[in-house]
Amino acid sequence: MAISTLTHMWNGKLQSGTKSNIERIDPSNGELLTLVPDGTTDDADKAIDSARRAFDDGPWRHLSGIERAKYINLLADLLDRNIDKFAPIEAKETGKTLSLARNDVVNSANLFRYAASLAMTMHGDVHTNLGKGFTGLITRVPVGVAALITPWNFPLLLMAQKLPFAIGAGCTVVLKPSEYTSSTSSMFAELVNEAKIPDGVINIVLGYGHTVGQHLIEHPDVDFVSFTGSTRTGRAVIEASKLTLKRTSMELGGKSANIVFSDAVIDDAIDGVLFGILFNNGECCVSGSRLLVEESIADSFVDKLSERMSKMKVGDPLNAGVDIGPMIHPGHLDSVIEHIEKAVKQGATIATGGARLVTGELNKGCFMAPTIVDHVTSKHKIFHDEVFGPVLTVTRFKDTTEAIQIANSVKYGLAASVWSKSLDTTLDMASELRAGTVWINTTIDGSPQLPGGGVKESGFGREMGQAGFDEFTEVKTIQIRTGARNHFFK
Ligand code: TXE
Repeated sequence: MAISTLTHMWNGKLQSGTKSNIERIDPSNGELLTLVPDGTTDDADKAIDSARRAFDDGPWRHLSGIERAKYINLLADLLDRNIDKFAPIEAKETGKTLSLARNDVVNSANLFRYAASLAMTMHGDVHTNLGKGFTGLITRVPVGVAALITPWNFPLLLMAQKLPFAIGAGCTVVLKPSEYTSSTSSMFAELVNEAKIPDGVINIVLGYGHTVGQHLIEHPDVDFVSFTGSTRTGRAVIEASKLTLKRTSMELGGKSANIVFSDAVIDDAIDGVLFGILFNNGECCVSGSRLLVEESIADSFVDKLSERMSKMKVGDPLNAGVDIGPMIHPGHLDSVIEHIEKAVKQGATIATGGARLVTGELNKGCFMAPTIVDHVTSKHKIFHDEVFGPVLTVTRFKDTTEAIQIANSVKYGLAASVWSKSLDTTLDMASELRAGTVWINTTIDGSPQLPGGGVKESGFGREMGQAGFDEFTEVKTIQIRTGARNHFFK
Protein backbone atom coordinates (compact mmCIF):
# COMPACT_ATOMS: atom_id res chain seq x y z
CA MET A 1 0.00 0.00 0.00
CA ALA A 2 1.43 3.41 -1.02
CA ILE A 3 2.30 5.87 1.76
CA SER A 4 -0.26 8.67 1.84
CA THR A 5 0.13 12.21 3.17
CA LEU A 6 -3.05 13.56 4.70
CA THR A 7 -4.59 17.03 4.71
CA HIS A 8 -6.74 19.07 7.10
CA MET A 9 -9.86 20.89 5.93
CA TRP A 10 -11.22 24.35 6.67
CA ASN A 11 -13.01 27.09 4.69
CA GLY A 12 -14.21 24.32 2.37
CA LYS A 13 -10.68 23.49 1.14
CA LEU A 14 -8.18 20.71 1.79
CA GLN A 15 -5.25 22.29 3.69
CA SER A 16 -1.68 20.98 3.84
CA GLY A 17 0.14 20.69 7.14
CA THR A 18 2.47 23.52 8.12
CA LYS A 19 4.68 21.59 10.56
CA SER A 20 6.25 18.14 10.47
CA ASN A 21 4.28 14.93 10.05
CA ILE A 22 3.34 12.25 12.55
CA GLU A 23 4.34 8.83 11.15
CA ARG A 24 1.62 6.18 11.36
CA ILE A 25 3.29 2.80 11.38
CA ASP A 26 1.38 -0.22 10.05
CA PRO A 27 0.65 -2.34 13.15
CA SER A 28 0.78 -5.58 11.10
CA ASN A 29 4.31 -5.22 9.77
CA GLY A 30 6.08 -2.17 11.25
CA GLU A 31 6.24 -0.32 7.89
CA LEU A 32 5.44 3.35 7.37
CA LEU A 33 1.78 3.66 6.33
CA THR A 34 0.63 7.28 6.58
CA LEU A 35 2.04 10.76 7.16
CA VAL A 36 -0.35 12.73 9.36
CA PRO A 37 0.14 16.50 9.63
CA ASP A 38 1.17 17.37 13.17
CA GLY A 39 -1.46 20.12 13.50
CA THR A 40 -0.65 23.28 15.45
CA THR A 41 -2.84 25.52 17.56
CA ASP A 42 -2.65 27.92 14.64
CA ASP A 43 -4.20 25.26 12.39
CA ALA A 44 -6.88 24.61 15.00
CA ASP A 45 -7.61 28.35 15.18
CA LYS A 46 -8.18 28.43 11.42
CA ALA A 47 -10.55 25.45 11.58
CA ILE A 48 -12.46 26.98 14.53
CA ASP A 49 -12.68 30.37 12.81
CA SER A 50 -14.04 28.70 9.67
CA ALA A 51 -16.69 26.81 11.71
CA ARG A 52 -17.60 29.90 13.74
CA ARG A 53 -18.13 32.09 10.69
CA ALA A 54 -20.12 29.38 8.93
CA PHE A 55 -22.35 29.06 11.99
CA ASP A 56 -22.83 32.77 12.71
CA ASP A 57 -22.98 34.17 9.18
CA GLY A 58 -23.47 31.19 6.86
CA PRO A 59 -26.67 29.68 5.49
CA TRP A 60 -26.45 26.29 7.22
CA ARG A 61 -28.49 26.81 10.38
CA HIS A 62 -31.12 28.73 8.39
CA LEU A 63 -31.73 25.94 5.87
CA SER A 64 -34.85 23.88 6.35
CA GLY A 65 -34.35 20.47 7.93
CA ILE A 66 -35.28 18.88 4.60
CA GLU A 67 -32.50 20.79 2.84
CA ARG A 68 -29.90 19.82 5.47
CA ALA A 69 -31.14 16.22 5.22
CA LYS A 70 -30.57 16.23 1.45
CA TYR A 71 -26.88 17.03 1.96
CA ILE A 72 -26.52 14.42 4.71
CA ASN A 73 -28.17 11.74 2.57
CA LEU A 74 -25.79 12.62 -0.24
CA LEU A 75 -22.84 12.07 2.11
CA ALA A 76 -24.37 8.69 3.03
CA ASP A 77 -24.57 7.70 -0.65
CA LEU A 78 -20.99 8.84 -1.24
CA LEU A 79 -19.77 6.74 1.70
CA ASP A 80 -21.52 3.70 0.25
CA ARG A 81 -20.06 4.38 -3.19
CA ASN A 82 -16.54 4.69 -1.78
CA ILE A 83 -16.59 1.53 0.34
CA ASP A 84 -13.80 -0.10 -1.71
CA LYS A 85 -11.59 2.95 -1.18
CA PHE A 86 -12.29 3.50 2.52
CA ALA A 87 -12.51 -0.03 3.93
CA PRO A 88 -8.97 -1.35 3.18
CA ILE A 89 -7.37 1.83 4.56
CA GLU A 90 -9.54 1.71 7.68
CA ALA A 91 -8.59 -1.97 8.13
CA LYS A 92 -4.86 -1.33 7.66
CA GLU A 93 -4.67 1.64 10.03
CA THR A 94 -6.82 0.20 12.82
CA GLY A 95 -5.85 -3.46 12.47
CA LYS A 96 -9.50 -4.52 12.13
CA THR A 97 -10.41 -7.16 9.54
CA LEU A 98 -11.50 -6.02 6.10
CA SER A 99 -15.01 -7.42 6.57
CA LEU A 100 -15.43 -5.42 9.79
CA ALA A 101 -14.08 -2.30 8.09
CA ARG A 102 -16.61 -2.78 5.28
CA ASN A 103 -19.40 -3.12 7.88
CA ASP A 104 -18.18 0.10 9.49
CA VAL A 105 -18.57 1.97 6.19
CA VAL A 106 -22.09 0.57 5.64
CA ASN A 107 -23.13 1.29 9.23
CA SER A 108 -21.65 4.79 9.01
CA ALA A 109 -23.72 5.53 5.91
CA ASN A 110 -26.83 4.31 7.73
CA LEU A 111 -26.07 6.58 10.70
CA PHE A 112 -25.94 9.50 8.25
CA ARG A 113 -29.33 8.46 6.83
CA TYR A 114 -30.95 8.20 10.24
CA ALA A 115 -29.50 11.57 11.32
CA ALA A 116 -30.94 13.05 8.11
CA SER A 117 -34.39 11.85 9.13
CA LEU A 118 -34.00 13.56 12.52
CA ALA A 119 -32.86 16.77 10.82
CA MET A 120 -36.12 16.70 8.85
CA THR A 121 -38.30 16.17 11.90
CA MET A 122 -36.47 18.49 14.34
CA HIS A 123 -39.19 20.53 16.01
CA GLY A 124 -40.29 22.10 19.26
CA ASP A 125 -43.32 22.12 21.48
CA VAL A 126 -46.12 24.65 21.95
CA HIS A 127 -47.99 25.38 25.21
CA THR A 128 -51.41 26.89 24.67
CA ASN A 129 -52.79 25.89 28.07
CA LEU A 130 -51.02 28.52 30.18
CA GLY A 131 -53.97 30.90 30.60
CA LYS A 132 -55.59 33.41 28.27
CA GLY A 133 -53.18 35.43 26.14
CA PHE A 134 -50.07 33.49 27.18
CA THR A 135 -48.32 31.14 24.76
CA GLY A 136 -45.04 29.30 25.26
CA LEU A 137 -42.82 27.93 22.50
CA ILE A 138 -40.18 25.44 23.50
CA THR A 139 -37.79 25.42 20.59
CA ARG A 140 -34.69 23.39 19.80
CA VAL A 141 -31.79 25.36 18.37
CA PRO A 142 -28.33 24.13 17.32
CA VAL A 143 -25.74 24.35 20.08
CA GLY A 144 -23.28 26.20 17.77
CA VAL A 145 -19.75 25.10 16.89
CA ALA A 146 -19.18 21.50 17.99
CA ALA A 147 -15.73 19.92 18.39
CA LEU A 148 -15.85 16.19 17.66
CA ILE A 149 -12.89 14.26 19.12
CA THR A 150 -12.68 10.61 18.11
CA PRO A 151 -10.43 7.67 19.05
CA TRP A 152 -8.61 5.08 16.96
CA ASN A 153 -10.78 1.98 17.27
CA PHE A 154 -13.69 3.00 14.97
CA PRO A 155 -12.51 6.15 13.18
CA LEU A 156 -15.28 6.31 10.61
CA LEU A 157 -18.12 4.83 12.66
CA LEU A 158 -17.55 7.01 15.72
CA MET A 159 -17.30 10.06 13.47
CA ALA A 160 -20.65 8.96 12.01
CA GLN A 161 -22.16 8.71 15.50
CA LYS A 162 -21.43 12.41 15.94
CA LEU A 163 -21.01 14.42 12.73
CA PRO A 164 -24.31 13.90 10.85
CA PHE A 165 -26.26 14.41 14.09
CA ALA A 166 -24.38 17.66 14.74
CA ILE A 167 -24.80 19.12 11.25
CA GLY A 168 -28.35 17.73 11.08
CA ALA A 169 -29.20 19.88 14.10
CA GLY A 170 -27.69 22.91 12.33
CA CYS A 171 -24.30 22.98 14.08
CA THR A 172 -21.00 23.47 12.30
CA VAL A 173 -18.15 21.17 13.34
CA VAL A 174 -14.42 20.73 13.77
CA LEU A 175 -13.52 17.04 13.68
CA LYS A 176 -10.28 15.85 15.30
CA PRO A 177 -9.61 12.17 14.69
CA SER A 178 -6.99 10.12 16.52
CA GLU A 179 -3.41 10.69 15.36
CA TYR A 180 -3.16 6.88 14.87
CA THR A 181 -6.07 6.61 12.44
CA SER A 182 -6.65 9.90 10.63
CA SER A 183 -6.85 8.62 7.03
CA THR A 184 -10.56 7.99 6.56
CA SER A 185 -11.51 11.23 8.36
CA SER A 186 -9.17 13.13 6.06
CA MET A 187 -10.51 11.27 2.99
CA PHE A 188 -14.02 12.17 4.11
CA ALA A 189 -13.13 15.82 3.36
CA GLU A 190 -13.16 14.92 -0.36
CA LEU A 191 -16.72 13.62 -0.01
CA VAL A 192 -17.68 16.85 1.77
CA ASN A 193 -16.54 18.77 -1.29
CA GLU A 194 -18.21 16.36 -3.68
CA ALA A 195 -21.50 16.81 -1.81
CA LYS A 196 -21.02 20.60 -2.04
CA ILE A 197 -21.62 21.09 1.68
CA PRO A 198 -21.45 24.86 2.25
CA ASP A 199 -17.93 26.05 3.16
CA GLY A 200 -17.01 25.91 6.82
CA VAL A 201 -19.80 23.55 7.94
CA ILE A 202 -17.37 20.63 8.21
CA ASN A 203 -13.77 21.29 9.23
CA ILE A 204 -11.13 18.71 10.04
CA VAL A 205 -7.92 19.29 11.95
CA LEU A 206 -5.36 16.51 12.35
CA GLY A 207 -2.72 16.11 15.03
CA TYR A 208 -2.14 15.21 18.66
CA GLY A 209 -4.71 15.45 21.43
CA HIS A 210 -2.55 17.44 23.85
CA THR A 211 -2.02 20.14 21.18
CA VAL A 212 -4.93 20.60 18.76
CA GLY A 213 -7.40 18.56 20.84
CA GLN A 214 -6.72 20.56 23.98
CA HIS A 215 -6.93 23.84 22.03
CA LEU A 216 -10.37 22.96 20.65
CA ILE A 217 -11.67 22.38 24.16
CA GLU A 218 -10.24 25.55 25.62
CA HIS A 219 -11.25 27.83 22.74
CA PRO A 220 -14.12 30.24 23.56
CA ASP A 221 -15.53 29.97 20.01
CA VAL A 222 -16.24 26.25 20.44
CA ASP A 223 -19.61 25.77 22.13
CA PHE A 224 -19.74 22.02 22.67
CA VAL A 225 -17.32 19.09 22.80
CA SER A 226 -18.37 15.56 21.90
CA PHE A 227 -15.56 13.29 23.07
CA THR A 228 -14.97 9.56 22.73
CA GLY A 229 -11.84 8.08 24.27
CA SER A 230 -10.33 6.89 27.52
CA THR A 231 -11.69 7.82 30.93
CA ARG A 232 -8.28 9.32 31.79
CA THR A 233 -8.33 11.67 28.76
CA GLY A 234 -12.03 12.35 29.40
CA ARG A 235 -11.05 13.79 32.79
CA ALA A 236 -8.50 16.07 31.10
CA VAL A 237 -11.15 17.19 28.61
CA ILE A 238 -13.60 18.04 31.42
CA GLU A 239 -10.80 19.92 33.21
CA ALA A 240 -10.02 21.98 30.08
CA SER A 241 -13.73 22.64 29.42
CA LYS A 242 -14.08 24.32 32.82
CA LEU A 243 -12.29 27.38 31.49
CA THR A 244 -15.24 28.35 29.30
CA LEU A 245 -17.91 26.31 31.13
CA LYS A 246 -18.37 24.34 27.94
CA ARG A 247 -20.96 21.60 27.66
CA THR A 248 -19.42 18.20 26.91
CA SER A 249 -20.56 14.70 26.18
CA MET A 250 -18.27 11.85 27.22
CA GLU A 251 -18.22 8.36 25.77
CA LEU A 252 -15.43 6.75 27.79
CA GLY A 253 -14.04 3.39 28.84
CA GLY A 254 -15.88 0.23 29.82
CA LYS A 255 -15.57 -3.16 31.49
CA SER A 256 -18.76 -4.78 30.32
CA ALA A 257 -19.97 -8.09 31.74
CA ASN A 258 -21.34 -10.97 29.70
CA ILE A 259 -23.48 -12.79 32.27
CA VAL A 260 -24.33 -16.40 31.48
CA PHE A 261 -26.95 -18.32 33.48
CA SER A 262 -27.19 -22.10 33.47
CA ASP A 263 -30.53 -22.00 31.59
CA ALA A 264 -29.05 -20.09 28.63
CA VAL A 265 -28.89 -21.59 25.14
CA ILE A 266 -25.27 -22.56 25.69
CA ASP A 267 -24.12 -22.53 22.05
CA ASP A 268 -25.60 -19.06 21.57
CA ALA A 269 -23.97 -17.83 24.77
CA ILE A 270 -20.57 -19.23 23.74
CA ASP A 271 -20.85 -17.57 20.36
CA GLY A 272 -21.96 -14.31 21.98
CA VAL A 273 -19.19 -14.30 24.57
CA LEU A 274 -16.59 -14.96 21.86
CA PHE A 275 -17.99 -12.21 19.67
CA GLY A 276 -18.22 -9.87 22.66
CA ILE A 277 -14.53 -10.11 23.45
CA LEU A 278 -13.00 -10.65 19.99
CA PHE A 279 -15.05 -8.15 17.96
CA ASN A 280 -12.67 -5.46 16.66
CA ASN A 281 -9.71 -7.29 18.28
CA GLY A 282 -11.22 -6.57 21.72
CA GLU A 283 -10.46 -2.89 21.15
CA CYS A 284 -14.01 -1.75 21.68
CA CYS A 285 -15.49 0.36 24.48
CA VAL A 286 -18.40 -2.08 24.90
CA SER A 287 -16.26 -5.27 24.65
CA GLY A 288 -17.67 -8.00 26.89
CA SER A 289 -14.36 -8.28 28.70
CA ARG A 290 -15.73 -9.92 31.85
CA LEU A 291 -17.48 -13.28 31.59
CA LEU A 292 -19.63 -13.91 34.68
CA VAL A 293 -20.81 -17.50 34.51
CA GLU A 294 -23.06 -19.50 36.84
CA GLU A 295 -20.93 -21.85 38.95
CA SER A 296 -22.79 -25.05 37.95
CA ILE A 297 -21.86 -24.73 34.25
CA ALA A 298 -18.62 -22.74 34.59
CA ASP A 299 -15.99 -25.45 33.98
CA SER A 300 -17.59 -26.96 30.89
CA PHE A 301 -18.45 -23.49 29.53
CA VAL A 302 -14.84 -22.29 29.87
CA ASP A 303 -13.55 -25.53 28.27
CA LYS A 304 -15.80 -25.10 25.20
CA LEU A 305 -14.99 -21.41 24.98
CA SER A 306 -11.23 -22.03 25.18
CA GLU A 307 -11.44 -24.63 22.44
CA ARG A 308 -13.29 -22.21 20.12
CA MET A 309 -11.00 -19.31 20.98
CA SER A 310 -7.80 -21.25 20.37
CA LYS A 311 -8.94 -21.86 16.78
CA MET A 312 -9.23 -18.16 15.91
CA LYS A 313 -6.94 -17.04 13.10
CA VAL A 314 -4.72 -14.07 13.93
CA GLY A 315 -2.93 -12.21 11.14
CA ASP A 316 -2.84 -9.41 8.59
CA PRO A 317 -6.35 -7.89 8.64
CA LEU A 318 -6.47 -7.74 4.83
CA ASN A 319 -5.96 -11.49 4.47
CA ALA A 320 -9.05 -13.62 3.91
CA GLY A 321 -9.96 -15.91 6.79
CA VAL A 322 -8.28 -13.78 9.46
CA ASP A 323 -10.46 -13.26 12.56
CA ILE A 324 -8.21 -10.99 14.59
CA GLY A 325 -5.72 -8.37 13.44
CA PRO A 326 -2.90 -6.62 15.30
CA MET A 327 -3.21 -4.41 18.37
CA ILE A 328 -3.20 -0.70 17.50
CA HIS A 329 0.48 -0.04 18.39
CA PRO A 330 3.41 -1.67 20.21
CA GLY A 331 2.89 0.34 23.42
CA HIS A 332 -0.70 -0.86 23.60
CA LEU A 333 0.34 -4.48 22.98
CA ASP A 334 2.81 -4.17 25.89
CA SER A 335 0.09 -2.83 28.15
CA VAL A 336 -2.27 -5.72 27.23
CA ILE A 337 0.46 -8.25 28.10
CA GLU A 338 1.28 -6.42 31.34
CA HIS A 339 -2.36 -6.72 32.48
CA ILE A 340 -2.22 -10.49 31.92
CA GLU A 341 1.13 -10.91 33.70
CA LYS A 342 -0.15 -9.00 36.74
CA ALA A 343 -3.29 -11.14 36.85
CA VAL A 344 -1.22 -14.33 36.84
CA LYS A 345 0.97 -12.94 39.64
CA GLN A 346 -2.21 -12.29 41.61
CA GLY A 347 -3.24 -15.97 41.24
CA ALA A 348 -5.41 -16.04 38.10
CA THR A 349 -4.87 -18.86 35.57
CA ILE A 350 -4.58 -18.83 31.77
CA ALA A 351 -7.12 -21.09 30.03
CA THR A 352 -5.87 -20.23 26.54
CA GLY A 353 -3.48 -17.72 24.91
CA GLY A 354 -1.72 -15.33 27.27
CA ALA A 355 1.15 -14.09 25.11
CA ARG A 356 2.22 -12.17 22.04
CA LEU A 357 2.30 -14.16 18.78
CA VAL A 358 5.69 -14.15 17.08
CA THR A 359 5.78 -17.04 14.61
CA GLY A 360 6.73 -16.20 11.00
CA GLU A 361 5.32 -12.94 9.62
CA LEU A 362 3.50 -12.26 12.91
CA ASN A 363 6.86 -11.36 14.41
CA LYS A 364 6.85 -8.05 12.54
CA GLY A 365 3.52 -6.88 13.96
CA CYS A 366 1.63 -6.30 17.22
CA PHE A 367 -0.19 -9.63 17.33
CA MET A 368 -1.76 -10.94 20.51
CA ALA A 369 -3.12 -14.42 21.13
CA PRO A 370 -6.79 -14.35 22.10
CA THR A 371 -6.73 -15.04 25.81
CA ILE A 372 -8.93 -16.32 28.61
CA VAL A 373 -7.84 -15.48 32.16
CA ASP A 374 -9.75 -17.78 34.51
CA HIS A 375 -10.49 -17.71 38.26
CA VAL A 376 -10.58 -13.94 38.41
CA THR A 377 -12.34 -12.24 41.32
CA SER A 378 -12.99 -8.61 42.17
CA LYS A 379 -9.70 -8.69 44.14
CA HIS A 380 -7.76 -8.90 40.86
CA LYS A 381 -6.69 -5.70 39.14
CA ILE A 382 -7.60 -7.15 35.73
CA PHE A 383 -11.22 -7.46 36.89
CA HIS A 384 -11.42 -3.65 37.12
CA ASP A 385 -9.05 -2.28 34.45
CA GLU A 386 -9.97 -1.75 30.80
CA VAL A 387 -7.47 -4.00 28.96
CA PHE A 388 -8.75 -3.16 25.47
CA GLY A 389 -7.57 -6.31 23.76
CA PRO A 390 -8.73 -9.89 23.06
CA VAL A 391 -8.52 -10.78 26.75
CA LEU A 392 -11.51 -12.26 28.58
CA THR A 393 -11.62 -12.72 32.35
CA VAL A 394 -13.82 -15.40 33.95
CA THR A 395 -15.60 -15.00 37.29
CA ARG A 396 -18.08 -17.49 38.74
CA PHE A 397 -21.35 -16.58 40.50
CA LYS A 398 -23.89 -18.54 42.56
CA ASP A 399 -27.20 -16.78 41.90
CA THR A 400 -28.85 -13.66 40.44
CA THR A 401 -28.11 -11.53 43.51
CA GLU A 402 -24.42 -12.34 43.36
CA ALA A 403 -24.31 -11.85 39.58
CA ILE A 404 -25.74 -8.32 39.97
CA GLN A 405 -23.34 -7.49 42.80
CA ILE A 406 -20.28 -8.71 40.83
CA ALA A 407 -21.38 -7.08 37.58
CA ASN A 408 -21.90 -3.69 39.25
CA SER A 409 -18.68 -3.74 41.28
CA VAL A 410 -16.51 -1.90 38.73
CA LYS A 411 -16.18 1.83 38.20
CA TYR A 412 -17.43 1.62 34.61
CA GLY A 413 -21.05 1.36 33.43
CA LEU A 414 -21.21 1.27 29.66
CA ALA A 415 -22.97 -1.99 28.79
CA ALA A 416 -23.79 -5.53 29.93
CA SER A 417 -25.23 -8.68 28.35
CA VAL A 418 -27.42 -11.32 29.95
CA TRP A 419 -27.83 -14.85 28.60
CA SER A 420 -30.83 -16.81 29.95
CA LYS A 421 -34.11 -18.24 28.66
CA SER A 422 -35.99 -16.90 31.69
CA LEU A 423 -37.85 -13.65 31.12
CA ASP A 424 -37.88 -13.05 34.89
CA THR A 425 -34.11 -13.42 35.17
CA THR A 426 -33.26 -11.28 32.16
CA LEU A 427 -35.65 -8.45 33.06
CA ASP A 428 -34.60 -8.46 36.74
CA MET A 429 -30.98 -8.24 35.64
CA ALA A 430 -31.75 -5.50 33.10
CA SER A 431 -33.36 -3.37 35.77
CA GLU A 432 -30.54 -3.84 38.32
CA LEU A 433 -27.45 -3.58 36.10
CA ARG A 434 -25.83 -0.15 36.26
CA ALA A 435 -25.09 0.31 32.57
CA GLY A 436 -26.19 2.57 29.72
CA THR A 437 -27.15 -0.45 27.57
CA VAL A 438 -28.24 -3.96 28.53
CA TRP A 439 -28.34 -6.64 25.86
CA ILE A 440 -30.51 -9.73 26.41
CA ASN A 441 -29.45 -12.87 24.56
CA THR A 442 -27.36 -10.72 22.24
CA THR A 443 -24.28 -8.53 22.55
CA ILE A 444 -22.62 -5.54 20.83
CA ASP A 445 -25.83 -5.12 18.89
CA GLY A 446 -27.53 -1.93 17.82
CA SER A 447 -29.19 0.29 15.27
CA PRO A 448 -28.90 4.05 14.61
CA GLN A 449 -32.26 4.61 16.33
CA LEU A 450 -30.97 3.25 19.66
CA PRO A 451 -28.93 5.61 21.87
CA GLY A 452 -25.69 4.43 23.48
CA GLY A 453 -23.61 5.87 26.29
CA GLY A 454 -22.53 5.26 29.82
CA VAL A 455 -23.11 5.80 33.51
CA LYS A 456 -20.49 6.10 36.29
CA GLU A 457 -16.94 6.54 34.92
CA SER A 458 -18.02 5.44 31.43
CA GLY A 459 -19.22 9.00 30.92
CA PHE A 460 -22.38 10.92 30.27
CA GLY A 461 -24.44 12.10 27.34
CA ARG A 462 -25.77 9.84 24.59
CA GLU A 463 -24.88 9.16 20.96
CA MET A 464 -27.29 8.00 18.23
CA GLY A 465 -31.07 7.92 18.54
CA GLN A 466 -33.13 11.02 19.24
CA ALA A 467 -31.15 11.49 22.47
CA GLY A 468 -27.89 11.63 20.50
CA PHE A 469 -29.35 14.25 18.16
CA ASP A 470 -30.62 16.34 21.08
CA GLU A 471 -27.06 16.57 22.48
CA PHE A 472 -26.29 18.97 19.63
CA THR A 473 -29.21 21.25 20.46
CA GLU A 474 -30.13 23.71 23.18
CA VAL A 475 -33.65 24.30 24.42
CA LYS A 476 -34.73 27.88 23.88
CA THR A 477 -38.00 28.99 25.42
CA ILE A 478 -40.02 31.77 23.83
CA GLN A 479 -42.83 33.27 25.96
CA ILE A 480 -45.50 35.39 24.27
CA ARG A 481 -48.14 37.59 25.89
CA THR A 482 -50.96 38.79 23.67
CA GLY A 483 -53.82 41.17 24.37
CA ALA A 484 -53.87 43.97 26.93
CA ARG A 485 -50.91 43.99 29.31
CA ASN A 486 -51.80 43.57 32.97
CA HIS A 487 -49.51 46.25 34.48
CA PHE A 488 -47.51 45.14 37.54
CA PHE A 489 -46.85 48.65 38.94
CA LYS A 490 -50.15 50.40 39.37
O1 TXE B 1 -7.20 7.32 23.93
P1 TXE B 1 -7.34 8.85 24.22
P2 TXE B 1 -5.87 6.52 23.54
C1 TXE B 1 -9.26 3.54 25.93
C2 TXE B 1 -8.55 2.21 25.86
C3 TXE B 1 -7.20 2.58 25.37
C4 TXE B 1 -6.98 3.88 26.07
C5 TXE B 1 -5.97 4.80 25.48
O2 TXE B 1 -8.48 1.64 27.13
O3 TXE B 1 -6.25 1.65 25.75
O4 TXE B 1 -8.23 4.50 26.01
O5 TXE B 1 -6.24 5.08 24.12
C6 TXE B 1 -7.52 12.84 21.84
N1 TXE B 1 -7.38 16.96 24.87
N2 TXE B 1 -10.05 3.85 24.78
O6 TXE B 1 -4.67 6.99 24.26
O7 TXE B 1 -6.09 9.43 24.75
C7 TXE B 1 -6.68 11.87 21.02
O8 TXE B 1 -5.82 12.56 20.15
C8 TXE B 1 -8.16 16.68 23.83
C9 TXE B 1 -11.48 3.79 24.94
O9 TXE B 1 -5.78 6.53 22.09
O10 TXE B 1 -8.56 8.96 25.05
C10 TXE B 1 -7.77 11.07 20.32
O11 TXE B 1 -8.25 11.80 19.22
N3 TXE B 1 -8.09 15.54 23.13
C11 TXE B 1 -12.21 4.42 23.83
C12 TXE B 1 -8.87 10.97 21.40
O12 TXE B 1 -8.60 12.05 22.29
C13 TXE B 1 -7.19 14.64 23.50
C14 TXE B 1 -11.61 4.29 22.49
C15 TXE B 1 -8.86 9.67 22.19
O13 TXE B 1 -7.58 9.47 22.76
C16 TXE B 1 -6.32 14.87 24.59
C17 TXE B 1 -10.18 4.41 22.47
C18 TXE B 1 -6.45 16.09 25.29
N4 TXE B 1 -5.69 16.40 26.34
C19 TXE B 1 -9.46 4.16 23.60
N5 TXE B 1 -5.50 13.80 24.71
C20 TXE B 1 -13.67 4.16 23.73
N6 TXE B 1 -14.46 4.69 24.66
O14 TXE B 1 -14.14 3.56 22.77
C21 TXE B 1 -5.85 12.92 23.74
N7 TXE B 1 -6.85 13.43 23.00
